[in-house]
Amino acid sequence: MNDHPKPFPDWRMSALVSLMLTAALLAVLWLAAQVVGTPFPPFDLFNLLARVLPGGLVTFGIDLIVSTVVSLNLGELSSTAKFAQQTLATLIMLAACVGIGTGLFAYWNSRSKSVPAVGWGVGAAIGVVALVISVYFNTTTTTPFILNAVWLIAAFLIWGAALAWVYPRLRPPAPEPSEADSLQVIDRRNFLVRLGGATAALTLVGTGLGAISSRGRSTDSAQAAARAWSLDNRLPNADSTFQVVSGTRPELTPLDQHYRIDINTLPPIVHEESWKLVVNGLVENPVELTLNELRTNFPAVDQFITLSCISNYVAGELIGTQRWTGFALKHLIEQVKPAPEAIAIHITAADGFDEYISVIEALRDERIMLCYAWDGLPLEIEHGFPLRIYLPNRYGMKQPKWITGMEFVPFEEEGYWVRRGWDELALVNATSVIDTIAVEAAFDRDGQQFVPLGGIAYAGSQGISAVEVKVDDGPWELAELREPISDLTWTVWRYDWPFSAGQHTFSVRCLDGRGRTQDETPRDVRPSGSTGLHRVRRQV
Ligand SMILES: Nc1nc2c(c(=O)[nH]1)N[C@H]1C(S)=C(S)[C@@H](COP(=O)(O)O)O[C@H]1N2
Ligand SMILES: [Mo]
Repeated sequence: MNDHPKPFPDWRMSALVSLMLTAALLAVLWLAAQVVGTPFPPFDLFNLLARVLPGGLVTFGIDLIVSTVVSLNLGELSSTAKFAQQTLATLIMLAACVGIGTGLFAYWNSRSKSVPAVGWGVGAAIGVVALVISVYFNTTTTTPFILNAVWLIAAFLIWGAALAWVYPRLRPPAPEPSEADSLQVIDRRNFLVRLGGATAALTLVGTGLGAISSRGRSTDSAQAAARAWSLDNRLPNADSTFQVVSGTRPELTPLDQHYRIDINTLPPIVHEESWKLVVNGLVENPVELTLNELRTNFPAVDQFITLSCISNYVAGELIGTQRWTGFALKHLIEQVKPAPEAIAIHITAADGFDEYISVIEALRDERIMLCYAWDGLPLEIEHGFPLRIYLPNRYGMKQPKWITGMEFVPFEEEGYWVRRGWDELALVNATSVIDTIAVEAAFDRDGQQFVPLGGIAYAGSQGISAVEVKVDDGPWELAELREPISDLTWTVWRYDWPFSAGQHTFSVRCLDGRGRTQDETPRDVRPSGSTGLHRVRRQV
C-alpha cells in the first residue's frame, strides 16, 4: 500500500479529521474546566505565550485584539477584548493540535507501523506538556494536582488514541479498481459523516453546557449581598450647576463598564481564607496580614481615582473612574520598619506580575494606597481581588492587582512591563476627548443657534486648568469645566458651539493644573503612552 501514488488520507482529509477530534477534545476540556474547575490548556498556553514572547509582539497582539473589537464595533470593550483573547487562545491550541494530528497522519502514511502506540504516546506526551504548563501558568484551577494530572493526560491520550483508531479506517482502496473498492469508498464516506456527527455533537454539548455553568458561576459571588456605594450616595461635586452635555460618558464609570487589562486569559482566583499579604525583606517587623486585618488595622480612606492604561490610544476606552477604598501604604511601611538600606518594595502578584515602588515615594505621598474595594464593594476578581495598589499620576502598568507579597529590597528594579520595553516611569500624559457633538441638544440664544460639545480631560494628578475647542481653522475657544469629583480624576467639560451647517472638524486640547498645554504631537502608545489631539470630523 505504501507505493500508492498519492498518500492517503491526503493532508486535507487529515486536517479535517484532526480538526473534528480536536474540537471535541477542547469542548470536553472546557466543560470540565467550567463544571469541575480543572485547567483549560488553551488559556494556560496563551498565558505562557503572553509571558515569554517578546513584549512588542504581545503588545501587538493585544492592540490587534483591541482595535479589532473597536473597529468591528463588537460592543463594550472591557469584556469583549477578553473574550476575543480567549477565542484567540482556543484557536491557537486548535491550530497546534490540528497541525500535530495532520503530521501524525503523514507519518503513518510513510510508515504505517505501530500506529496505535504512536498515537497513544504522542497524546500522552502532549497531556504531560499541558499539565506542566498548567502548573506554572494556571491561576484559576480549583482541583487537586493529581486530578488535573490524570484528567489532562487521559484526555490527550484518548485524543491520540482516537487519531490512531480513525487512521486505518481512512486508508485508501487497493490499487486495482474493483466492485469492492467503490463499496469501500462509500463505507469511508459513511464513516467520515458519522465521525463528523459524533464530534460535532460532543463539541456542541461541551461548549453549550460549559457556557451555561460558567454563567451560573459568575452570579454566585459573595458580593451579591453588599451594596454599591454609588447606589445610595451622591458624588462630591453633585451640587455643581454645570450642565453635563448628553452623550458625555458617565463621570463615575459603572463597575461593569470599567476597562480591564492584564496578562491573564482568566483572572487569577485568590481565596480569601488562605490569602495573606506577606510583607518581608529588609524590615525589622515582617508581617503577614489577612484581608480583615488590613481592613481594620489601618485607617480606611476613599479616593475617587481615574485609572488609564498606557495602551490607551487618544480617545480610547482604556480609562475609567471609580471610588477606591483602602489605606495609605505609608502606614504599613511604618509598621514593618524598613532598614535604612531598603530602597524599594518589590510587589508580587498572584499571576506572576510584579513591580517596584520607591519606599521614600510611598512615605512622602499619602495618596499611594493599598486598595481592597471599588464602589464600596470588595474588589471584583477581574479588578484585582483581594488587594491592588494605587500610584497617582502613573499608568496602570505600574500598579499591580492581585497582590500577594511586598518585599523590601535594596534596589529599585524594572517591573513586568518595563522589562518588556515600556516606559520606566509611565507618567500619565495629558489627554482630552470629545465624547459628543450633541446636535439633538441644540438651543437658541440671542438669535444664534448653539450645539453643545462635551467630553473629558485628564492629566493624571496634575488636574486640568482649561479645555479649549477649535472648529476647523478657527481660534481655540475656552470650554466650560465641571468641578472634578476629586483632584485625581478626569474633568468633564462642555463647549457651546455657534452652529453653522456643513462639514466641520472639531479639535480639543487641555491645559494641566500648571497651565501646560497637552502634547499635540501624535505618538503611538508604545513606549510612553499616546499623545496628540482628538479630532472629530462631522457633517452637521
Ligand atoms: N497582577 C497584575 N496587575 C496588573 C496587571 C496585570 O496584568 N497583572 N495589569 C496592569 C495594567 S497594564 C493595567 S492598565 C491595570 C488595569 O486595571 P483594571 O483591569 O482594573 O482596569 O492593571 C495593572 N495591574
Ligand atoms: Mo495597561
